[in-house]
Amino acid sequence: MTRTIRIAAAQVGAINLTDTREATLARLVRLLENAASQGAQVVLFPECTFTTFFPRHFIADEAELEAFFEHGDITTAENTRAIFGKAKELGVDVVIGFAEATEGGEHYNTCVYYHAKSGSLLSKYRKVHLPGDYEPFPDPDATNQLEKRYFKPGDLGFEAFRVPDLADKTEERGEPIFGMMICNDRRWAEAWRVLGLQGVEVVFCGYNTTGFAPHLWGTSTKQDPQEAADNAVFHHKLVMQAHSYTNACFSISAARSGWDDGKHHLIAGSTIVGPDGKIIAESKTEEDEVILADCDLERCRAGKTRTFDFGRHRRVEHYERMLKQAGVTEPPHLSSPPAKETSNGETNGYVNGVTNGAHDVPLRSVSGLAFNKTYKILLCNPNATEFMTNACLEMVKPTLPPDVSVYGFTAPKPAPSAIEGNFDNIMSGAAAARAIVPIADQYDAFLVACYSDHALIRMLREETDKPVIGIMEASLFAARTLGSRFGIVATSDRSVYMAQDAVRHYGMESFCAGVRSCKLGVLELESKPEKEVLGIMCEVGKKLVEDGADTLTLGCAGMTNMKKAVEAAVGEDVQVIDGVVAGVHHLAGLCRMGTRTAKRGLYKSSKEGRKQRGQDWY
Ligand code: CDT
Repeated sequence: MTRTIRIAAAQVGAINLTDTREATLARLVRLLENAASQGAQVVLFPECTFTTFFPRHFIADEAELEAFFEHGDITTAENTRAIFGKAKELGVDVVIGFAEATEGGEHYNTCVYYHAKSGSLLSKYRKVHLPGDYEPFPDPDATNQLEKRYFKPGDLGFEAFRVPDLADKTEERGEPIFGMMICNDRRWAEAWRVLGLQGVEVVFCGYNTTGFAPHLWGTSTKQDPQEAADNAVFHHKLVMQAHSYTNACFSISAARSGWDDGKHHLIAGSTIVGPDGKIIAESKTEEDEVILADCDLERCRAGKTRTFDFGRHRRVEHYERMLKQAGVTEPPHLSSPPAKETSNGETNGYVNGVTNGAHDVPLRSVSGLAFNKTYKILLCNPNATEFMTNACLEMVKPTLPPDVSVYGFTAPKPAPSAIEGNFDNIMSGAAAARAIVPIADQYDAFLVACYSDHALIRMLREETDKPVIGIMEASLFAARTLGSRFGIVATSDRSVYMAQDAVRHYGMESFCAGVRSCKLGVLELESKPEKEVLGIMCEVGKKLVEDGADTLTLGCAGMTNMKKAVEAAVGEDVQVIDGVVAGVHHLAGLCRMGTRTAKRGLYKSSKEGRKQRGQDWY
């Protein structure tokens, strides 16, 4: 029995914006012929192989953008069929990446496994870990990575698959087991492990990795570009080697490399790595180049049956966090008070500071989760100021029941850092919605943490059927239940008008004792001395009580941690309501009731209409 397969990676050098599809396709066919002439049975091509790496460009024109995507059957479409035709003719299987536009108008960063003998696609993978941002960097010299803007996160998971006709099979082993991932996925141990858990023997990964992208990496722009590119190659090899070793599999990686348009550098470093983590073959240039190696799949057995025999050594009881949590939950600071104990001795959930991601609530229980069903609420701060998100999470933390997790989201730039008018409202709504809608299916409800009738509330009510509320409306519902007249402690004079309009919009005007201004900007709540801010807020609270309010609501998400001081100032006969806490519990109740946003009226999605107008890329 031989289970040795000759596998090649076809590295593809510079592709310029102006290069024609025909010219690029001809190069790919030449690479395939070259690999086949050396006896390759399978050839891997890079990520988004057919064009320049367009996510580095901000492309506003829809038609221009759409031209980078492949439509219809990739194996027969005019722009791509030559490579599949040649593969069939040569009897060589191909793994190739491309920008996919589906019939339904969705866009993915995709790759396929083409089986030459049957002339069919055996497997398709859509990139799960999309790096970069929705919006370009303000710095015109920055290299952008707008994958989050142009693609949806992949929806096909990491499915290993068997491939016939490449190697002898035995009763025991069967056909070779392959898996695919794309570029940034290779940096995620989770992706590899999911494939590893299916016994993957060869992982294919095409990539486009920028040589110098300090804005993207969050490093200094003063870095030497050559040193940066060397680091990028090091990290690429590091992950390919480490993960091949820890999953006892071969890995094949193929770069789109070189200097696109003479100025955008992509690293090379295409490699073939063995299950011991050692490089067997690697590219020597940044040009079109074929590397290949004979991969004896039996070499995977040692790792799979000894050190990385998952069945024997994995301890899944300790990995729960991996599935339940995105984002980081640090251990509490040593100076923090201990977590509150519930009556049954379990600790309440807690949430830490977060940005654009999630922190889960760990529940301590001997037998696993305390409740079968848990609800995930996304607290959406539509401004770009992270400390406000964190303050909201801290506020709600001690009140969380064990079946509710709250995740914090801070809108990405160019969302404004504070929302002090209609312009800020709309700009922040757009930036936040762009980031939230693609991940909305991961949550059960959404709390918009801006004390206003914020646009994002209705945007999300349209785009999802999960319950959505804003902290203002939630605080007013609570105030209406607990008292007869409410007062609103507003930040600025301007926000008084906005709050009054919102109260009218909510139909609660007749229960409003007044809205009074602290004459503070939103960010001054943090930047001014705390004592001064608290003094002003307490005075405003007392005046509202004089106006007749028996309940007070704090008119800004940034005021959330000042509730205690205002409570002390107005006395225990007055209820001070925090909109964040009110909102979380309001939503938790709606989730438990199994309710959804009604779609018959105002909150019907306009998605279909956008699709018909050819604008579903929104
Ligand atoms: N194409 C792609 O996924 N590129 C990313 C850039 C992220 S920067 C660490 C990559 O992982 O190479």
